[in-house]
Amino acid sequence: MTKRLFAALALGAAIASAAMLPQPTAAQTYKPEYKVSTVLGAPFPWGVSAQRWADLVRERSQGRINMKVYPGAQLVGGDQTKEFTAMRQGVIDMAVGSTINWSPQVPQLNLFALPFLMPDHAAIDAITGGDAGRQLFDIIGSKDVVPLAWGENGFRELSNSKRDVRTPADLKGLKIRVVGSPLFNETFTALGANPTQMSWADAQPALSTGAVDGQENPLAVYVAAKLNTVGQKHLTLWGYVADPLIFAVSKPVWDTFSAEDQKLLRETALEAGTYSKHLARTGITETDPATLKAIEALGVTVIRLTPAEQKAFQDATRTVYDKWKARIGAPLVDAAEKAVAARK
Ligand code: X2X
Repeated sequence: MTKRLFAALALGAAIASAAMLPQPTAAQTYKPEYKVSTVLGAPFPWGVSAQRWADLVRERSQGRINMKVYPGAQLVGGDQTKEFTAMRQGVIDMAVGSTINWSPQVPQLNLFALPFLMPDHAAIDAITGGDAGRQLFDIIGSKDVVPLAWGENGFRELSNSKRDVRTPADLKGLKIRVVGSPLFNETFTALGANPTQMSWADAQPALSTGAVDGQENPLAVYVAAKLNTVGQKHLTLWGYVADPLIFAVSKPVWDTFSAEDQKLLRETALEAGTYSKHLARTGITETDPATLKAIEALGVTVIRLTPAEQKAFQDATRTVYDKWKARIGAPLVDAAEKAVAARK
């Protein structure tokens, strides 16, 4: 018998006898650390809520599950649109990810980027908490990522360094940084702007050198990132899209946890998700007069649109909405529209 054949037989015998041993109970082994990817870290609400999830898990698992937040999409070299793929592959264990950044791999998540679909927070909740939200979680779940809870990055407002933007004509020729799927390019192109895709890491230097004129992000991001210091002195409150966050675990990693640990991860994600929405809606927001005053005190012009002015932006992007409704899947978008119409 050759050495190699003998080794193979011995290995086979070892496996066979191991299989016959009684299965040890609670044989769960944990990684020394579970890496949680985010784009923004503390003090941004996004990072704060991700840290809350990690803290709750550590506490309730008596330290068995040790989660560490890695902001700046650093686990994917800063390229936030690669986060979902890295999770699928198990390169990233967990994430609190944005629907915008995952939409290149999960096209249905473009739902939230349909311009002017969601007029208020109740509309977001009606979608995420209803049939459309369930469909989206099923789709994500079919792609090796286990979604556990919704959070929120917030309504995205428009800023630029050149001029007050009150009408689509005012946007003409402005270079606007966007991220995510081509839907964003098409929306800004329809408005006459020159959109350009780049990561958040690249956006800040591009704004400060004037390589781009403007950007769109929640006010909490505008303030915490001090975008007024990179020339963003014109701020238009138009609330054209809102970006929910998703608390999720990579499926290959999820499968290593006991049912009990899975329950713990889900419950804590739901709590941290509620906290995330709370932060996004009660902190630095467009509905808080003190926030707007503080921004104006920095020498920024804050432009509040009348309903008629806002409608002009909606009308100018309607063809993009219709085209992407078909791409995303009309039944899913119908479910979302119905939920918005029926919201309390
Ligand atoms: O890059 C952005 O604009 C940010 C931070 O809002 C997202 O990750 C979608």
